Amino acid sequence: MSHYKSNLRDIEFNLFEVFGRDDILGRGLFDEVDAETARSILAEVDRLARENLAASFQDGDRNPPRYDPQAHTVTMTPSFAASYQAFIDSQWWRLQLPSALGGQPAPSSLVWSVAELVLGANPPLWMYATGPNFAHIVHRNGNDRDKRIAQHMIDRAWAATMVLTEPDAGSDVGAGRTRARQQADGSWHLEGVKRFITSGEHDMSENIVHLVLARPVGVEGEGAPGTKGLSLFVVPKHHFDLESGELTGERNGVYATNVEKKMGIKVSTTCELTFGDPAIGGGEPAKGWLLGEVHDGIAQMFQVIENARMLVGTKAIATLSTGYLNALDYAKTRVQGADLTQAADKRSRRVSITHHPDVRRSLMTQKSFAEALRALVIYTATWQDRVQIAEHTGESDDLAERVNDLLLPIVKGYGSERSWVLLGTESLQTFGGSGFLEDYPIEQYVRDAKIDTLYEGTTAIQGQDLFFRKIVRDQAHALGHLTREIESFIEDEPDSAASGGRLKEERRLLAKGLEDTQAIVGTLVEQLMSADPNTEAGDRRNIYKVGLNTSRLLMTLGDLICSWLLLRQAEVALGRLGGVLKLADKSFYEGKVAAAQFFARNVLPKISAERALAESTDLSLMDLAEEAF
Ligand code: ST9
Repeated sequence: MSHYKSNLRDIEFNLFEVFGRDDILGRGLFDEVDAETARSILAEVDRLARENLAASFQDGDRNPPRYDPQAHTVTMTPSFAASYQAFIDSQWWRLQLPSALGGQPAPSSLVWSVAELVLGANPPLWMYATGPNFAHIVHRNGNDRDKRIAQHMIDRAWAATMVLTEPDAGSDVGAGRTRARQQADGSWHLEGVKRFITSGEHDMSENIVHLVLARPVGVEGEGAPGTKGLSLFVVPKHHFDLESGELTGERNGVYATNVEKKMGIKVSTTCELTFGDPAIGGGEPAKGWLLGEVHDGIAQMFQVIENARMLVGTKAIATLSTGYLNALDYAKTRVQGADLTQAADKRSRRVSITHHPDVRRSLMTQKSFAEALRALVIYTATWQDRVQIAEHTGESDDLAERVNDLLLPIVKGYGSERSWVLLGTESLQTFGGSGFLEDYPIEQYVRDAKIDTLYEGTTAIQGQDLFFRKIVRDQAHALGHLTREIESFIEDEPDSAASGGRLKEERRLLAKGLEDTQAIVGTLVEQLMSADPNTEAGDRRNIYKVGLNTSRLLMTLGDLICSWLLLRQAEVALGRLGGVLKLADKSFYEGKVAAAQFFARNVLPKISAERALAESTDLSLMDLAEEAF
């Protein structure tokens, strides 16, 4: 039986009942994917994910890929390679591609819904299968040569990687030292060592195309410090004929010189890649091509990173959702102890643990967060839908781009933190001691989900990105828009007639949560301004106060938006509950209202405490001598 328990009903509820995706499907850019097609795609991927892709989830963990340090090759777990091939053969990855590359464009909201199903069933599959997406980046940023390479990548199903990190350049990408030197034929030779490269080596495709950030030497602009001095190079594992795409049989000088042993996602190879070392392999140079012939590496790479941050957030919530549904199944059948009202009677009937108040609290915590985070992902993707539609008509949708930018660190940073913590503290805990055993998927979920708070920018990086770039630099444009949306939801009470004002208290709590979150933002802005040495009382060290609070803001803003999205869902559900329903639908909608109420009552009040902590931040922590830690 599949470990993966999907929640297709909730995905469809978001897409069609809450976010009205029928309005954009089947027309314009998406004319080949109407609502009915979208539903059948989801049903098909759901079946594939549960019945096929999930099958190698455990085997990939217990029998991870084998690295041969002499040959610098990796032999993949056969069952996982079979799942990978099944996903590639399914062609669903074409939904993310433009028609020019043989794609069948679908809205981001549908793509990330499909992604949730694959990422929930077997996360590394989606990560290995992003070659076509990378091809899209190469095509979009490239010249004629690059566009041809992009087409080969798709036609020949080549895999691809993003290569940023170095042993001494993790969060600080600008500290990277890998160099690139231009050759007479226009190509570049790269030299250096990169670390933590996801999917850096494997045997599931005939070629792997690495997109590598390196510092060009001997050119104008050389020596620009930090990320601005980096360029993006297309570096294949095997050389190929540019016209036909056929491999020439020559190896390029990029080799996997280590594969890490990890806590989780063991089937995902995390590689050290060495470029152009004469002592490794055949000592060939690592030859690459400057993408688009422009020295704009970090901006180009961020097109990849933005997609990858969405991916990581979606992976995290997909795992939380299946973790919750597994915990729920277990709780319904696990009989232990008496009902609390009968606890004194030692002969009373033993009951399933769903009868126990603390288990109910735990299950509803898991349910409300899993469903809120799914709504957050799909809501964010609806802004990406707008960006896609505008681009298709040769325009740009400035507001949609900004709101999407604002939401990305929340999807990634907040989503991964909440998911990992809840999987460990609530989902696993529901199983009691059995959760610690390999008999259930939950211990693997916990191990596999931890990486989500780490890679693709740690939570601290997401917090800084949110405040400094997405709020301050954006002059709160996107945040202001979101705030107005939440305010109009609070003021607008359509439910009061239909449902006797069932969400009145929750609206009040949302208003208070909004006020507290705005106060936290205001506090950080004040702290930032007080750090300006050009002002009279400005003290540069006050920037530390901001740094002490950016993760706090990330988490509180995430809680606020999630509560609002759940309440929007509850409003839709209340409307449906007014009509005649099948039992399954009635239960579904009642669960929606309950989740929104629980979240508002149990999570939102904590924002007041976070506000007090932000407002009372001082420099004592920064003044403390290192020895005192
Ligand atoms: C990793 C792998 O962890 C994880 C596995 C992933 C799975 C693989 C699958 C991937 C699939 C993807 C497929 C692609 C599909 C795409 C298809 C779609 C068509 N937003 O603030 P500054 C830029 S890999 C946008 O001064 P510092 C911007 O250009 C390792 N752009 O930063 C900016 O210039 P300007 C992951 C941004 O102090 C420039 O950077 N590693 C953003 O120089 C400089 O900005 C990390 O994630 C943004 N949010 O550098 C690194 N931010 O200002 C984490 C910056 O003029 N570290 N730019 O606009 C950071 O993010 C750091 O904050 C830093 C700091 C490196 C940006």
